[in-house]
Amino acid sequence: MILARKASLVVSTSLATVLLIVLALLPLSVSAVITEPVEHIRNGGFEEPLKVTEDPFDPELTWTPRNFGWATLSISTDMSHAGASSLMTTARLGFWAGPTQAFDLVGGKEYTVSLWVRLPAATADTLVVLCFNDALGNNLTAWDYSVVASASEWRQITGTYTPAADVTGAFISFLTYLNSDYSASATDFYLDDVSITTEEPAVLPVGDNMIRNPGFEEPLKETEDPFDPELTWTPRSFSWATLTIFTEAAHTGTSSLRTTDRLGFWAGPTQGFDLVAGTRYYVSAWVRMEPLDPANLIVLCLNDSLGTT
Ligand SMILES: [Ca+2]
Ligand SMILES: [Ca+2]
Repeated sequence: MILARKASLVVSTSLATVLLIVLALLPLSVSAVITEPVEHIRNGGFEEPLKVTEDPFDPELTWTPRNFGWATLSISTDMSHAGASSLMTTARLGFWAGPTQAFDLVGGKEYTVSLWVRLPAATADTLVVLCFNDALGNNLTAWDYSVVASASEWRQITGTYTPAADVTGAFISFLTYLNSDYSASATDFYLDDVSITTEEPAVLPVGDNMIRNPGFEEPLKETEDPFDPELTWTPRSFSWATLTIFTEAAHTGTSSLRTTDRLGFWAGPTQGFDLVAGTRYYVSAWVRMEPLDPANLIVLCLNDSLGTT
């Protein structure tokens, strides 16, 4: 009852007209605001075999022992944080000898670090330090990223790093110290789920716009069959507003969609399509009011087939 009264009140006062202009997704126009994490570590989950290091400067190399011979790396299926395998490092020549992987660091860019370490059974707790090194092997990050690794559980090293300047040929490496007295240790250890990411402009697929007639450059289809899958734009519930192609204002092209005679704040243009769970959707639409109408907050909603937002 309360809802009905509220709705009728809205009907009588909501006469504002909205011009809705929806664009096809244009990567160049939205890339400044839409980003996605880009992974810099290759085979960070150790689910692929290690590449043989015939050419130590092969840019496709994934993991190599430091200096190509100071430790032995092997894919292990005895232990994993995720997936079926992890990286086991053995036969280390010193506390500074372990797995490495190279990539270029770009100055001013924030790198987000996450990786998991674990020790073999019956190994004393060990401080494991992740280092970013320049191409000469100088440590750029001191002890900023470390965790006390244990034989009883996987533990995470996490943080962010923003290099001051570009570092070509940078690589990550590991140092280990006994946790009891911080003396140098060359203990074996496992690694899994090594990730170093930066946020980069998303590359949006061109031509994959799910919206039909997004720029309102085509006529609206008549709604003879309300369940016609070829329908483009319809008023909500097929009659709660009036939609017309409008040629006196357009964000791009020569026309836009004008919505008038709205029965309420919830009544406007709709378009149906299938949403796929787990898929990321990029949304972009342009709106404006009639010149003499006050500014309005316009909210775009994705609804299920029952209309639930
Ligand atoms: Ca794994
Ligand atoms: Ca248009």
